[in-house]
Amino acid sequence: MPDLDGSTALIVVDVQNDFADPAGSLYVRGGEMTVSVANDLIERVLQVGGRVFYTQDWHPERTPHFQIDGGVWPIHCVRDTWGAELQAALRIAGPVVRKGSNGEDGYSGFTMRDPATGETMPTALDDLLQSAAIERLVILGLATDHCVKSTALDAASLGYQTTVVRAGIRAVDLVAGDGERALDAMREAGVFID
Ligand code: VGL
Ligand code: ZN
Repeated sequence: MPDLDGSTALIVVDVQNDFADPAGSLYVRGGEMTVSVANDLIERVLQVGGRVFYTQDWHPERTPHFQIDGGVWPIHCVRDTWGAELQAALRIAGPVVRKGSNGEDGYSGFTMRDPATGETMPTALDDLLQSAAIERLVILGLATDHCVKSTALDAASLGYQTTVVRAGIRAVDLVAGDGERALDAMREAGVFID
C-alpha cells in the first residue's frame, strides 16, 4: 500500500449496483468485494487528513454507449435508477463526480467525450483535487479494464502520483485477458499497481 497523507485522495470508481451487485445489469464478477476494501481505505485516508472522491456512471436512457444504440454495453447505470446508485454499504465521505451524463462513453472520471464532435472536456474532478491540494491518488473500484484504467491513465498524465489497489478492483473481461492487459497499460504509463 502506498504511504497515505494529507495530500492523498482516494478515488472510488463506479462502485454502483449495476456493476457491484450480482443482480446488476452489468455485474462484474467479484464486484461486491470492492466495497469492504474501499471502506477500509476510506477510513485510513480520512485518518491521515486525506480526501475521498467518488465517480458515478450516469447515463441517459438511450445513448450510443448501449448496445441498442450501436455501442457494446447492455443498458446500465441509467440516471436515477437503482442500478446507478452507489452500493448501499459503501461509505460516502466526499463529493461524487458523475460521468456519461450527456451520452458520452465517459470511462474516465476526468474527461467527457462529446458524442457528436468527438471533443473531450474535463469533468470537475481535477479542479476538485487541485482545490484540495491533492498530489497523490489511490484508485480502486470498477471496472479494471474500463473506468479504472481510463481514470488512472488520465491521472498519471495529469501528473498525479497514482496507485491502483489490486485488491479493490475487478475486471469485466469482455475479451479474456482485458483486465491483465489493462494492468500492463497502466504500469507502462507509470501507474503503481499495489
Ligand atoms: C464501465 C463499462 C461501461 C466502468 C462503465 O465503470 O468501467 N464499464 N460503462
Ligand atoms: Zn457506462
